[in-house]
Amino acid sequence: MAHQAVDRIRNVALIGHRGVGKTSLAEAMLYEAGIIDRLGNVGDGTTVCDYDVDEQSRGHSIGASVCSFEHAARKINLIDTPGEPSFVADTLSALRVVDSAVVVINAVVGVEVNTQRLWERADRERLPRLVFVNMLDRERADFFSALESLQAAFGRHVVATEIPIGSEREVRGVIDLIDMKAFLYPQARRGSVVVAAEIPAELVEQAAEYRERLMDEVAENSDALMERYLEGEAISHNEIVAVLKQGVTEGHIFPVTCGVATRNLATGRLLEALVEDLPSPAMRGAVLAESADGEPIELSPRDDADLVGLVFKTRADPYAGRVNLVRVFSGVLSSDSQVINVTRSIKERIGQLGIPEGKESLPVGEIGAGDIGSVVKLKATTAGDVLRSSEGRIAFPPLELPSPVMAFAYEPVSAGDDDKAAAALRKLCEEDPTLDVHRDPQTGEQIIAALSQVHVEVVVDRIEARYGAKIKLRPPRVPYVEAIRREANARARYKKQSGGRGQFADCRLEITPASPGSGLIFENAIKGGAIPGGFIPAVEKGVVEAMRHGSFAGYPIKDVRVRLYDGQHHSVDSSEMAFKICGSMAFKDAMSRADPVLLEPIVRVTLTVPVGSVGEVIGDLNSRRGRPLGMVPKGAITEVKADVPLSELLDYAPDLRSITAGQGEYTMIFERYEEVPAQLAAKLAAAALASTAGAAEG
Ligand SMILES: Nc1nc2c(ncn2[C@@H]2O[C@H](COP(=O)(O)OP(=O)(O)OP(=O)(O)O)[C@@H](O)[C@H]2O)c(=O)[nH]1
Ligand SMILES: [Mg+2]
Repeated sequence: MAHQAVDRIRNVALIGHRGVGKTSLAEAMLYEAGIIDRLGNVGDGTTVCDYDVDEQSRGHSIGASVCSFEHAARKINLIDTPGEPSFVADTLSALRVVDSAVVVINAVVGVEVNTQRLWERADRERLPRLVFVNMLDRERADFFSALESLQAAFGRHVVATEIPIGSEREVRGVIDLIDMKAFLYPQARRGSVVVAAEIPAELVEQAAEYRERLMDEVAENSDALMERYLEGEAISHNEIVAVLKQGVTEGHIFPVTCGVATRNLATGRLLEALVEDLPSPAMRGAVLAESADGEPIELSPRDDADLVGLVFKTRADPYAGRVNLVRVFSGVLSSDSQVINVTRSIKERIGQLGIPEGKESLPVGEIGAGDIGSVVKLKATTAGDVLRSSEGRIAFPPLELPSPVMAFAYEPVSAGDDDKAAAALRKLCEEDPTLDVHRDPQTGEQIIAALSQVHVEVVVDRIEARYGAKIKLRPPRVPYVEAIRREANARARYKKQSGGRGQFADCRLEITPASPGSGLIFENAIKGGAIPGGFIPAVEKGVVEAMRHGSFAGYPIKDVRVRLYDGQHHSVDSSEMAFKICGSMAFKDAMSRADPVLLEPIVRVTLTVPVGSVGEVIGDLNSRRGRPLGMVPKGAITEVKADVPLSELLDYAPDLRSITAGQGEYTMIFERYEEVPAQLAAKLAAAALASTAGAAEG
């Protein structure tokens, strides 16, 4: 079967805040397009897109899932993305491979925090957008105030192309403002039964008003159309749509549609809008990438060009093996061919290609330019890699992802789980670039770091459900460090004379505080060969070793300048070993007189919480030694920023959840190190002393 022509493809991501109905909307569109004959729902875990068991048990999406289907002689590749910020990696990755997005919002609350975040991200990707105001059937749903919240947040180019008929439980259909026609959906769940009708008399005036706003916006995108519009000439459907689509593609206009995903009301019209208002890869035009030497490369969505494809998602299926989803930016990817993974400089054999349909995929011979498909069983290719038909590195701008902040130490429940868990974590890391599994060099603990508590919980569940390994978590140790506050000098002499060859080294050095982040700055100021050049690195090694355990509480020392300015050596007895020990001794001695202090990591926390719980949230942050930095009201939610010591946040997620009745969210990033208050520092030093004493005895 020949693949779809590039001007007949739509690559569209469904994006939006958590729980606005993206997965339900995808389900409704699949039903409308005749791909499924029963409308599944999220609550029962019966949707095509939330196919993973943990998505079903948690009732929200965790990974992006792609469904490809034909509608109106177009091939639509729809990517349902998770709205939960913990799983944003898949969402952001999807934004790079689509040509447009449908931003879904909830008609009750309008624009939410993550709507805002994703909109800004889509702006940066210059992604054409259409808005779907969902949940018109819910109590207190109000399309017009949702529209206002959109315009307040994103500007006046956000304009309705549809308005609802009736509201809340009484919602019956929508009015199409382009053709000024009403569409009624008399039977719940059977969207296909749609009646085109006259606009109800009571809505004629309102419809006319919103049509005028729409036409004003559309006309701004074409002088010719503007002139005729101002002269009152009738303008045909096709003319309006052509200009509208051009405006949408260029990011000058954002049409707003509406409906009810779970009642399948007006979702078929959204399918029409994907075709009529959103661009194909051909219309979107060439995509920019970079060559190895940083030269921009234009990738045209043409079948006769060299193959360039970007893998944007990897799924480790315990049965099917590794499944990669790829967007072909130019050329054609054929089954039974060989390609080069230019990111890893390896050859890969392409076996079976597929048209993804959630978890399943239908075999296909090739994936043409502009299209999206799946590839199974590549040996080493994972998300982020570029596949080409010819040699030569091509890279896409790196994905800017949040860094993992929620760290737990883990250990296997029983010895048998150890290797299994390690292998499982490796596979999960392949799937998820925001997951970081490592051994902490400072504390020696095995760490799982992720974006949130939920994120880590999902990882633990998956390790067990998919790979049969059990691990348990505990809060990690806080990576305290030590620093010095003033300069100090020291002289150390290391001398041993116990028969045979002796040991001799003598060093004088000065230590001074260095600026944050500079680490160790080692300066060799030896003159006249007091210490021969060959021994200087040994002194530095000794200093590095001594810096691993500070004199305050045994934590590593950060940010110090060490100037080695004098010393002595012995032509027979001096050795690298002697100078290393001596360097270490001198540093420790100087350190003890340099007013050492204990520093703790401070993180910047950004919270989004319901207006009603702001007071309590801030009170709680204060009790955690936090410093609120400001608040920004955003409708029903307030964004709060604060700098808080990491040590006070190890158990924050469940507490915030209970303070905000599950409505609060937060992210945190490392900000800086700060001195631990004296009393607390003394306690930590005593505890550290006790544990080293215990270790020495035990
Ligand atoms: N009343 C009503 N409920 C809806 C509608 N759309 C979705 N829901 C319900 O809202 C809940 C969330 O819907 P989902 O489709 O999972 O939302 P989502 O945007 O995919 O959420 P995430 O995957 O977490 O980002 C589910 O219980 C749906 O049944 C709607 O139009 N009306
Ligand atoms: Mg979902």
